[in-house]
Amino acid sequence: MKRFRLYVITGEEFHPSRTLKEVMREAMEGGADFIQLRDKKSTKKQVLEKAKMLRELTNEFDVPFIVNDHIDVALAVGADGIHLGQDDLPLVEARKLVGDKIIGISTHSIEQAREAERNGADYIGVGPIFPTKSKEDVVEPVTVSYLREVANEIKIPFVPIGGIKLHNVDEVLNAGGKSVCVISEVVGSSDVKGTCEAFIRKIKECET
Ligand code: 3NM
Repeated sequence: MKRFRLYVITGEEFHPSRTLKEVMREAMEGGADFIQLRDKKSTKKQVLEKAKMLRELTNEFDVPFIVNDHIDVALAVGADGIHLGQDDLPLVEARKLVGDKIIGISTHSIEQAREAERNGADYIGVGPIFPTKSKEDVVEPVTVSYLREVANEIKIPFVPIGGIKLHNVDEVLNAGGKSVCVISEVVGSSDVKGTCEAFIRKIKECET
């Protein structure tokens, strides 16, 4: 799997007066290098249409495209992978359906992270690091201490998520994060491109 720095997930509720296409294009212009379609509200047909659009757009930027939950939609549009939650189709079963496509899974404890690694996940989400309003089934923040555990132990790529903002990203990077996954701070920004550039700058600073 290609290394990424800024993983941006869609969140249309944060930009009611702008189109999904506009916002995600700007994000990639600003350096977002991993994109996920996450839509818990639309019908399957609507999700499919959005996925088709985002597949084309991400191809333009040569950015991997991941679909949350809808394995059938991911396969239909030729997405690069899928992202699963702990209550979705188990990883081992999902692997049978998607072959060598990317499978990411959200984890909220070191036990879940170990299990994901053991079962062949390509990457894990680690969160929510901070409180967030972007996830409906809100779980208590895992804090940067869980991130530290993952950074020390887990060998597959991991990406911190949940409440990550420009003002607290340093804390995440100092705890071992090498990339970040963001919704509201990016897609809800009045300057999507500038916000992405600022995240990338901070991440790159930590690489030197
Ligand atoms: N998953 P924001 S936290 C979609 O912990 C999602 O697995 C999480 O949105 C997890 O950047 C989260 O606006 C929401 O806080 C991230």
